[in-house]
Amino acid sequence: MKLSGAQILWESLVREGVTEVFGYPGGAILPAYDAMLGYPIRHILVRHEQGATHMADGYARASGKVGVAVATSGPGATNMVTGIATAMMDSSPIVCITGQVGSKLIGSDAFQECDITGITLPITKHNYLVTRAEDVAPAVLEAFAVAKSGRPGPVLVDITKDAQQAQCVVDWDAAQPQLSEAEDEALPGDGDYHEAVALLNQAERPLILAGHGVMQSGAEREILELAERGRIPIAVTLLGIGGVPANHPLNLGMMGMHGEAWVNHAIQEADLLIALGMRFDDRVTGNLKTYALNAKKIHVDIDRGELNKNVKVDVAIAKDLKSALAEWLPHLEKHDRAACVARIDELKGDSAVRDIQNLPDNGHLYAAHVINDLWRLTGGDAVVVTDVGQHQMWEAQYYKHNRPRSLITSGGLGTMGFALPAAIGAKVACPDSEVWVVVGDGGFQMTMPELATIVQEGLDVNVAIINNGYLGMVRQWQEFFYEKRYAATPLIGPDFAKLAQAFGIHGTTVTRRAEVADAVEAARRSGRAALIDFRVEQEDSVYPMVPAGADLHKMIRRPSPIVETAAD
Ligand SMILES: Cc1cc2nc3c(=O)[nH]c(=O)nc-3n(C[C@H](O)[C@H](O)[C@H](O)COP(=O)(O)OP(=O)(O)OC[C@H]3O[C@@H](n4cnc5c(N)ncnc54)[C@H](O)[C@@H]3O)c2cc1C
Ligand SMILES: Cc1ncc(C[n+]2csc(CCOP(=O)(O)OP(=O)(O)O)c2C)c(N)n1
Ligand SMILES: [Mg+2]
Repeated sequence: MKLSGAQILWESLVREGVTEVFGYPGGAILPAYDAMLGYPIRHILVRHEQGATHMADGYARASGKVGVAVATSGPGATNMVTGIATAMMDSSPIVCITGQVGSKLIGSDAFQECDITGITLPITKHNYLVTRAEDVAPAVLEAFAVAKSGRPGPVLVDITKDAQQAQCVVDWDAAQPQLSEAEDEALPGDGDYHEAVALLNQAERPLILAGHGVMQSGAEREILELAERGRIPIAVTLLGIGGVPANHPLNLGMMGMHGEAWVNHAIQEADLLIALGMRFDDRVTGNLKTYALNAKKIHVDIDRGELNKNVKVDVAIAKDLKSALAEWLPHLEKHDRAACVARIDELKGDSAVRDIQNLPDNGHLYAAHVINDLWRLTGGDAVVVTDVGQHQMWEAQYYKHNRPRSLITSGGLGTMGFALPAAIGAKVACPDSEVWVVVGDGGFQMTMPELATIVQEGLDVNVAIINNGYLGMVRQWQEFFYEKRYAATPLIGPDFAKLAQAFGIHGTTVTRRAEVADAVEAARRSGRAALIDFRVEQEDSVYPMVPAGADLHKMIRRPSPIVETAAD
């Protein structure tokens, strides 16, 4: 039976198990939208195509499945660029479908023509320009295979209007992708598990650095077995949060620029670093010249390009993490490493100063308190989607995630405006999960029209705005490094509670800590979307902080004892 290119597109998506897509229509993608009505697909109408890509990304990160975003040619496609780059930097599998002008018009500066495959070449894992109906199924099916195989990432399929309209018969068997599985094959010079295990068994002060790859590989169980068998403490990256339960005694917490002080000291004192599914981002290492000089290093990453890229290592293994760890585990000796664990406890210092629940607020509303209360009130079980800035770091420090995929955040690109749409994607993927957006007053104003998407789709997504009246993270840099010259960081916004009400969402404002619990509980109980505007301390800063490019152990510490993150 003949199908149109537009029908083949949806048939391919259905065959890939897609049930929801996030999109926005327009002329060049209209044949596809018309054909969509004949397929069992829920279309979520966004308010801006950037939102569609972040929603697809949030969907992918929450579920482990591929998220799908759809847009028209020209401005529709270019609006997707930020979301595609965000997904690329954090290895999130999304497929973006764009309409393109008719194939005969390409190159003529036709209405809403733009070379989106050219534009997105460096920010996609792969992309396709499809000009014939016959090529739609092979391109779309391969796009899914590329997006989710090996190191996941975004793929774009640009389909001309005539390819959507033309008809052909599809041989679905012939259209199946033929990707080689070369990633796991060792090459000369690669380390192997014998060398890794030998280093592991000898080490006295080893430390596991657990990244996003732990969850992407599904190696949560194996990494705990490794840690427990060898009694090896674990530090996590921002994107690794949730891959190891926060309440596990061997989980020390986050490393890096705003990581825990004792974690960064433990890295500098370690005699072996075991880097698992993390890519030694500059936010993680600080000055490479002084980074973990006492340590031998093992690095496992599915992407060979990450090995010896930022940090030179002694054993480099290009392999899926779960299968690498399965190879190591039978050869690991049991250790108790009492001295190593005792030393880290010593680095932690007096843990009572970390218990911010018990610290006085002196009548102020601190963001750290709000987030810690949110953690307590939600039992640590919510999926929290954060934006970018100070609130993002406080969330990482004070919301304790015990479940994989329960923190969704833009790490590598650091995209403000990510949280609200990504949370919509997460809620669509996991309708039974409680979903909270934790967002700054700046980032919220970048994508707030997506509140209308929440209402139109009847989604129960709660929004906590950490409103400090500043582009806080930039203000913090100005305070520390530009002598408090606050150029373009004071920021006004609308009355967010009233704005929410205008959208048909319940909105409240909270100015005192005593009001936090009632507001959060009311939002949770309502069974529908709610927004809380937390008017927090305006000039608070995130501590500790390793200044960009500084030595990892040289952290700026909080001068006053309130909301201290570690004892000196
Ligand atoms: C304001 C701000 C402050 C920040 N501060 C910090 C900070 O203090 N600390 C911090 O940690 N981060 C911080 N970040 C985030 C930081 O920029 C990076 O995004 C983060 O460190 C990356 O973590 P990752 O390497 O675990 O994840 P990714 O960048 O996602 O890398 C994951 C790695 O795992 C590999 N992988 C994927 N699948 C597999 C598999 N199956 N098997 C093996 N390997 C696999 C990938 O190839 C990749 O190399 C900050 C970001 C912002 C915006
Ligand atoms: C799209 C985008 N533009 C600019 C930046 C640079 N930037 C990083 S954090 C930040 C301030 C964020 O302010 P806000 O959303 O209010 O969060 P806060 O830091 O106050 O918690 C800015 C401007 C960015 N990360 N993303
Ligand atoms: Mg702010």
